Amino acid sequence: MKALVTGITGQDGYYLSKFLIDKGYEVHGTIRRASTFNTSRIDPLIAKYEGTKKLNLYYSDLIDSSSLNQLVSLIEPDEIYNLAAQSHVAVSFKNPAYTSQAALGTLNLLESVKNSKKNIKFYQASSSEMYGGAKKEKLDENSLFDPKSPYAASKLFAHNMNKIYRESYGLFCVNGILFNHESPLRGETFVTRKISRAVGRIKNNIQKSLLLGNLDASRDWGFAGDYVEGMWLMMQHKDPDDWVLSTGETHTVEEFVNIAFSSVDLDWKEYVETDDKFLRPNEVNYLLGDSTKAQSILKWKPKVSFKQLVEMMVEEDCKLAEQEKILIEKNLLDITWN
Ligand code: NAP
Ligand code: F7E
Repeated sequence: MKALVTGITGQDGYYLSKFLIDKGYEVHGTIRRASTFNTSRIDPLIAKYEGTKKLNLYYSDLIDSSSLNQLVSLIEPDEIYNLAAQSHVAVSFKNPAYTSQAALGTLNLLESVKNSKKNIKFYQASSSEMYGGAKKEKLDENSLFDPKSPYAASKLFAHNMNKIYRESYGLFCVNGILFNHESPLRGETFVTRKISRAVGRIKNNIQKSLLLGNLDASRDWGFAGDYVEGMWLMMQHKDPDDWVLSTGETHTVEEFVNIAFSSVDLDWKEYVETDDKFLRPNEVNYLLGDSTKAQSILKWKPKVSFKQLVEMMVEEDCKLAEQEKILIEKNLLDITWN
């Protein structure tokens, strides 16, 4: 089996590629040219599989439709997992056009799938952000969408296009509506990793405080490793469909902060301050998912609990901070965190 994974350098890109390689897949992934190395998450996979057929990397960008078409023709994958996106909600307010262009990339990929002689299955990384989270309710595949950011609107466009290609051309187009999922490989500007990074550094006396935005926002947070298995299960089901993946629990940012600091015996109130610069023009207040459909039909289950997730992230970031501390003490790293 051959899989094409766009956005392989991201959090989910790493976990999904590892999962697929372990299942015997040949994985083909797209990376973007950058002036600094951007493959750190998948470096362990590159080191292990470079030069073998198991992992193959190509320069591409969602905005470059010709590169996407060429890749689909060249690789002729059995499955495409479209994970690439400008995935930061707050940034999408600053770069709305760029964020939206990534959604057009999804459309370009769908065209390539439609024009291919091969029956290629297509997974689209849809998001719980599309719901808008204005009410305190459980959200499933039948709940209404009400996007609150350029990111959410662009995801909804791609989600709808995917459904339209499924219904109009009979393509195997799957939408995975995933609620927030985190890990020690989460990008450092997302709130969970920002917190765990800070806790590691504060515990090691190389950071003094942590500035956050809205502590009252509530999210249904799961572990990324569990969610990539769900993506694959959706693609193995006999019919293409829309599927929600979530834990069924919601917690506020403050609860995350509390568990993270407590896990290393610190009182968060002594270190955390809020700053309006981290507030968004429009906030998604409350997200709680209902993944009954995926759990009953696909037999998918989230395995890592909220507390285990927070503690796993803090533990890994304490190790990183210990290494940073050594470098600072040896004058090999000259940096301070707030
Ligand atoms: P991530 O860590 O931000 O990774 C995004 C990936 O997309 C990176 O490989 C990035 O490349 C790539 N990318 C960004 N813009 C691109 C472009 N124009 N062309 C090609 N590649 C581009 O995101 P993630 O957490 O792994 O999430 C994976 C996908 O699921 C995303 O589409 C995200 O929106 C969606 N999603 C995530 C969550 C979540 O909680 N994690 C929930 C629902 C949906 P660089 O490494 O070069 O930046
Ligand atoms: O924010 C609040 C912030 O940026 C979570 C992406 O993967 O999940 C993610 O989007 C909450 C928000 O993730 C800070 O206002 C407080 O209410 O970690 P986040 P997100 O916006 O939920 C969805 C499902 C996706 O699809 C996205 O791709 O935390 N918050 N203080 C903060 N957020 C950040 N980033 N930084 C703060 O200082």
